[in-house]
Amino acid sequence: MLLKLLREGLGRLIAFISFLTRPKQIKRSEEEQKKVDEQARHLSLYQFYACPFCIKTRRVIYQLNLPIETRDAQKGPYREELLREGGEIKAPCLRIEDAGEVRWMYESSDIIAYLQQRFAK
Ligand SMILES: N[C@@H](CCC(=O)N[C@@H](CS)C(=O)NCC(=O)O)C(=O)O
Repeated sequence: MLLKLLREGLGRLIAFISFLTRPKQIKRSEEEQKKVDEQARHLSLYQFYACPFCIKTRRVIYQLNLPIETRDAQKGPYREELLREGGEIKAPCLRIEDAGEVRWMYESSDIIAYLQQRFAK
């Protein structure tokens, strides 16, 4: 219990420091950004607010200027959905909808590599 509280507190501190030291965002033309926004509508990040792997992933999402919806998988319906459809409770997990197919990508380093390969210039 105490360990869990400590971990949550430390995670929140890291999230706060990460917010204060946010990287510079990629700038795109209005037209390019519109295309990216449309593609990002088909992605959502299942995450825990204070998880360091999620924080790392959110930093890249911010840097790439992607309006990806974040879904709280710590409790509630998105947690159940992650388990039911993704296969396990582990965050972060990127839900990718592509031509009617849904893919669930775990592992922060895989998610980051995927987003960079798809959206970095
Ligand atoms: N290697 C994974 C580690 C992810 C991980 O361990 N996430 C923790 C939260 S920090 C988790 O989901 N634990 C399962 C749980 O808390 O139920 C990554 O880089 O994404």
